[in-house]
Amino acid sequence: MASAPSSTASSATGTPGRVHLPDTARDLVKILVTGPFGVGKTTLIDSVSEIVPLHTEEQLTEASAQVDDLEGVRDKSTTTVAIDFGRISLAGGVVLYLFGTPGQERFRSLWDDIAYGALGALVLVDSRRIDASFDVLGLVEESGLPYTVAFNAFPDAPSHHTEERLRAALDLEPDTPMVTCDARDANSSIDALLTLVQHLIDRHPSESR
Ligand SMILES: Nc1nc2c(ncn2[C@@H]2O[C@H](COP(=O)(O)OP(=O)(O)O)[C@@H](O)[C@H]2O)c(=O)[nH]1
Ligand SMILES: [Mg+2]
Repeated sequence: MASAPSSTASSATGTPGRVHLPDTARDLVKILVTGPFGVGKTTLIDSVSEIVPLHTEEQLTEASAQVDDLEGVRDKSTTTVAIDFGRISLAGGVVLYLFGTPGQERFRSLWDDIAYGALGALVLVDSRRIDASFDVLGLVEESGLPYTVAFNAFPDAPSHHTEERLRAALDLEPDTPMVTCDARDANSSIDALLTLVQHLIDRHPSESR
């Protein structure tokens, strides 16, 4: 079985700088980084991207405060209405193009457009607000995209959740990988992305060279 590219060689360090693709770039892969409002999508793409990430965010308005659940994310003053974009080159010539995509049901048509051509999704879940992830899991399941769940490590996250309980709460298939991740930390975020890449390779080993 092919193995996932490692994060040790030409991976990003979280410091933007490499603008041009390395000569070794071989597989260019579109990946969605998705999840509910305030879960850490922008943070994760910022932490790993080797290019200056692109963001389209808008100030949180009174109107959107009615629909975007602010529970647990009170200090957040912007709400994602479109996408984040970043890039990371992994060892082995694999380059991930990361599209941060809001996972709320009301962004379904945007989600479908951005998901076009993606090979997989990293679904960020906040264990303080598991039900906020039901929309995005529905979108990912419907799209048929292979995905990995990354529980973002927030300091006040409940500690009593076992992996088994979290899997049951999210109704995950047994072969869907689940990891924990601190989106602020490049290595932790890269590990989550590598878990997803390995999952993609495991599903289609014949297509990986
Ligand atoms: N403690 C902790 N805070 C995080 C983590 N990821 C994101 N945050 C914080 O959560 C807030 C929302 O993150 P953001 O990336 O804007 O969420 P988005 O709406 O999904 O793009 C920000 O204040 C981040 O600093 C994490 O892994 N751990
Ligand atoms: Mg964002």
